[in-house]
Amino acid sequence: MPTVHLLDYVAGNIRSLANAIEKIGYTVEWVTSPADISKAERLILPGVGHFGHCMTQLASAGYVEPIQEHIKAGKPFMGICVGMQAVFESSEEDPRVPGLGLILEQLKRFQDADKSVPQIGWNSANTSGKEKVAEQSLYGLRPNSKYYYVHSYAAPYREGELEKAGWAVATARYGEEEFVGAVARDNVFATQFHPEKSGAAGLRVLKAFLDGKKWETLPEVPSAASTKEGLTRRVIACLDVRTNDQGDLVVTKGDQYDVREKDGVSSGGAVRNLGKPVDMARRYYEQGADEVTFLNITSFRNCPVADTPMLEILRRTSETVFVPLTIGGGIRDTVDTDGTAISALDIATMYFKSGADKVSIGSDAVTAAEAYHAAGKKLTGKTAIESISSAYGNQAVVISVDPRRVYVSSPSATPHHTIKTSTAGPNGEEYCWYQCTIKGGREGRDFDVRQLVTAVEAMGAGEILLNCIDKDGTNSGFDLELINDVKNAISIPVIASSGAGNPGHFQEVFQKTSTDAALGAGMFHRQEYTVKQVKDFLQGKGLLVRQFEE
Ligand code: 1PR
Repeated sequence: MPTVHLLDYVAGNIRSLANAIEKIGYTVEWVTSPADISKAERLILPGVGHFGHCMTQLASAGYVEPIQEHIKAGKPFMGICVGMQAVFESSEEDPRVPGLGLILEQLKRFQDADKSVPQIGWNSANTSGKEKVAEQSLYGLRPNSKYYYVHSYAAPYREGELEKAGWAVATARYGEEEFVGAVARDNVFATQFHPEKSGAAGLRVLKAFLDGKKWETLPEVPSAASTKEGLTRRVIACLDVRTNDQGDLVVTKGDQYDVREKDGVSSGGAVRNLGKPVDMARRYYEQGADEVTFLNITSFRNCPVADTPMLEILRRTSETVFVPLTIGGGIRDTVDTDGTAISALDIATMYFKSGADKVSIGSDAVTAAEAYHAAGKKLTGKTAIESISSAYGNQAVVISVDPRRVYVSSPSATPHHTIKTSTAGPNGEEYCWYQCTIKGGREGRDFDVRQLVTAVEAMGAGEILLNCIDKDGTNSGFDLELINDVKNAISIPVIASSGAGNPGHFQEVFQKTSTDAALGAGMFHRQEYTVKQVKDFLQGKGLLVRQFEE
């Protein structure tokens, strides 16, 4: 099999890229020292996180010159995400650190007044109307396909400028900003999106690059409607995983976090078993899920950390599921079964190496946020959120929030941030606050969701997974009041979760809130609806979605 050299210098999920390369018929050779680059026929530079950090690491390990030599020699070179940003002269993210300088422009941060930053999700990479006529495809890019992006900085697109310097350009639009999604010139190709996380559309791009097929005729000229640019509405499938009473690892699902079968009126039956995690993740991928989230809801107590079954689930899932994978549960500083101290960062590293793109932190984030407030909003640099986001980038850290409503008769009845609610409490209360909980909802804290989300944003979290215990498993729709309240407080993306029972609930949450994504669990697990049915429904209502490509 032909080989591809992959630079192993970055922190992050490089396993999925290797899996994707192998899936399309190439063998991966790891570049572990600058001398290896001279042996490379085709070289890929991946990258996640911080531009300055990536470039500094590349430079201090002596990679910059060999990469320049490889490019000068006319051999195929591809940069992905921060690996694409590296071909630019510099980035506003860290202006002191130089890039490779093939393109003499600076990357800029997205404006966050009208949209969430980072941009997380599926968007276009459209070449039509640019360098070539509409019937041509640059390295397998199609104007009606969507690709997975995750970034805060981008190269603004200025019509004609890059083209004048000989670059072919594919663009995307985020809010009002048009930015560069991919560029190609001679032997160089670079994508801001992650092809290895962009399903079949992304694998096609990788393959075209590795096969050296720069321009090809499009199989069909797509309709104007199917090439609409902009971030699509993200639909996520979530799998709560735990061991059942027989010791098998199963996907389960609770009602208001109670995962045991109800026996008559009381709970306490067997743990609900809805299927096997790897099989179900694959099924949702094939239905068009934009991401898959695994929550380890019992943290598999008494198991050595390195043998955590979730690692194997990730490894196996990332071989066949080419969309982003998030893993949550048990991400905190801990002591292993043999007494060794293991940091949250070590645990996250194991997950990233096994194929996760993001980790989700629940209980530990609440404790850290409480300490942040108690210390007068001072950062310590030592929390799990700070250490993981500074090593892997903010986009890799999701905070899973498990709030519960507490009703009060008036805002003055509590020091917490309240909202006026349209769903009155049991005694007619017109106000409520959202109480943070830890340990899967078992322990309520004297801390509200506003306090939590603003603190974790300041600590470097990249996204909020916003559950709601009152709504979980009820099939009665999302808690729109909660979602709007959280969206108003922060500028990082929010995933609405808990309560989805039919496709109309997804339409409602996208139209009545500014949520960035919506997540469903029970309705998919019970096979009442597929992800595809949800997306078809949203599309029928005029909302932009990504459809699964074979
Ligand atoms: O605290 O960092 O160890 O993380 C534990 C994680 O496990 C947290 O993310 C917490 O939300 C989750 N968790 C803990 N216990 C439960 C439980 O159900 N007993 N599951 C649990 C939370 C809630 C959602 C669910 C949506 C959508 N699951 O993720 O998927 O509510 O459900 P629906 O569409 O069926 O309504 P740590």
